[in-house]
Amino acid sequence: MQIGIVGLPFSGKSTLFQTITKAHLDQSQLVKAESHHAVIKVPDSRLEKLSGVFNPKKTTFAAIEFVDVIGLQKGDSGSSQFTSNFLGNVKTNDALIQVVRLFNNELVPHPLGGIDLMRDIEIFETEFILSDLAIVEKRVDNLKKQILKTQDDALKRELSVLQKCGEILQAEKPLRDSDLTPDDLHILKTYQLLTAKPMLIALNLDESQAEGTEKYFDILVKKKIGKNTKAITFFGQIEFEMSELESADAEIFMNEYGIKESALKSIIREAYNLLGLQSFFTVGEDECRAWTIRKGMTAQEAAGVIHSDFYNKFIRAEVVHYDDFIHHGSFAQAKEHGAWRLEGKEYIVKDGDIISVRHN
Ligand SMILES: Nc1nc2c(ncn2[C@@H]2O[C@H](COP(=O)(O)OP(=O)(O)O)[C@@H](O)[C@H]2O)c(=O)[nH]1
Ligand SMILES: [Mg+2]
Repeated sequence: MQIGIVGLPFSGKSTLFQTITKAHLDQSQLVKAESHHAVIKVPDSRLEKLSGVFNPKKTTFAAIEFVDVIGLQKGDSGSSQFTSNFLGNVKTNDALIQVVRLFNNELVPHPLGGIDLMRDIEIFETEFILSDLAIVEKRVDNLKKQILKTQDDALKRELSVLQKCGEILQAEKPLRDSDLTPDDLHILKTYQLLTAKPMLIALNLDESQAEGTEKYFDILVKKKIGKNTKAITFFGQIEFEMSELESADAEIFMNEYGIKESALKSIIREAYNLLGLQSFFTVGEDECRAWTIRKGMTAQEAAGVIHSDFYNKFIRAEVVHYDDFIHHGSFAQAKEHGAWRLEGKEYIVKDGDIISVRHN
């Protein structure tokens, strides 16, 4: 699972990236035209407990890779200035965090002259929609030609999904807020469409704006931010400084500013939840492991996350929920009480399922 941090220059992307990942970027890295990557472990006490039961050689926590996406250059006007290089760097992510600047900092002027929440959000929305539309229209033309020759049913199905996408995008709506089904999304996967990715809008405030959080959310709600676009606020600069402190000092610091929970924890958790992510487990003597998937994913899709071959070779999944496993104490007991099940490929995986894939 890879989450890309995007946003205008000087919105606080690198500051947030360093806070979340505890990576330290020196000045030379900050100005280099390369994206920064860092992997963080998702803490999970359930996995620790499972490891206690199975005593495996290896315990692997779910990992999320954060990327500080570089490529929007200083001075970009924001209108059609997104290079294919930048769009390419955004494409490879599974989900996106867009940092929007609301803080004032005279030393670092806003690249577009001043703070404007909706303008900054809409720049990305519009560019991403146009990028997707170009890909969809090109593919629709190609598919029509191929279908004339082959009359292939899979291609016809793909065409109908892409035409549906074309209509949504023409109406200037992002695909993530539409009614595409999991099957549709699977068909679309290879195109890495930008507006199909879940999006978390992270509003970067300064301490003088602490009172205004509600106001900014109201603006977003009135502008009809869609159902699969979520928003959080954070205090970029303070939280970065706090992440550099020893925990005792950080506590004093937090009290002083009235911050209830360190941003590090809350942002990782919010990103995980709000982006619709959840974990399932695989267990055994060799390895106990937590895997990250999107909510609503089927057993077949989850199998594909373990190994891409498992998607096509999927037969069934053996499933016990973590709570049932702990309650009954073993697979045998869980089976006896009907908590161990065989599920087909359509089964929607739940957070905390322990899964074993049967495949060809
Ligand atoms: N006052 C204030 N300054 C910030 C905040 N977040 C970032 N900055 C400053 O804005 C500048 C740009 O931040 P950076 O994270 O490098 O932005 P990026 O270009 O989006 O990666 C840096 O000098 C930061 O110290 C904030 O919340 N408040
Ligand atoms: Mg940066």
